[in-house]
Amino acid sequence: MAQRTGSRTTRSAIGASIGAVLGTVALVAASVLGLAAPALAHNYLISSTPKSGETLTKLPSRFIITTNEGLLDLSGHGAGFAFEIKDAAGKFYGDGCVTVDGPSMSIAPAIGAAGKYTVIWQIVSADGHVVSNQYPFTWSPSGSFTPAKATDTPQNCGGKSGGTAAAPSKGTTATPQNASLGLVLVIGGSILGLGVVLTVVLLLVGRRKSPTPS
Ligand SMILES: [Cu+2]
Repeated sequence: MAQRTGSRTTRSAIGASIGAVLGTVALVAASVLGLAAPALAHNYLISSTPKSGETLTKLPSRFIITTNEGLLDLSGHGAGFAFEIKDAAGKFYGDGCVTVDGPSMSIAPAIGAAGKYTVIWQIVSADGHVVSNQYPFTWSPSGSFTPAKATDTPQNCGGKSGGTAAAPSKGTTATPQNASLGLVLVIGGSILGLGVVLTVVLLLVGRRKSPTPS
């Protein structure tokens, strides 16, 4: 009788231990996955001036692209970054001198006559990957306005920044998410594997202890 009770107690103790281990594993896995997912993703656009599709009636002090986290400006003068203003005829405006500040990059606004325009932007993500895209806006100045001089190709601030976003593609931003998912799965798998090993060890220790009552 006493022996059976002892055995049950041992089993329920092992059960509780396994439950605790699995619970801990689940908590650790959840926190690691939760932290890893955003850190591995690319920067993405959260706001801009001008806005996508906006009709701009007067020039702001800067054209700005703001992303979700700090940008990687290793050169200190926007190498790898581009902020191009292109008109409907395919001409470009501005000197291409990009200023990177935290999660934002900006450029002195320069634009031609009223009409349809495209912003073409390129940034270097916090993880070093380059992300580029484009969006349209309309320029409809409310007062008198002197158009800036147009150029056939985008300016690159004398080679310091810009001039590299000639072929933006939406695919650039899609691929890395798969890579991130893969890494997350590897991390998650490793943690679960560790949990299984710990559980087996606990079971073996529990078995050795159970036949002891004398
Ligand atoms: Cu990336």
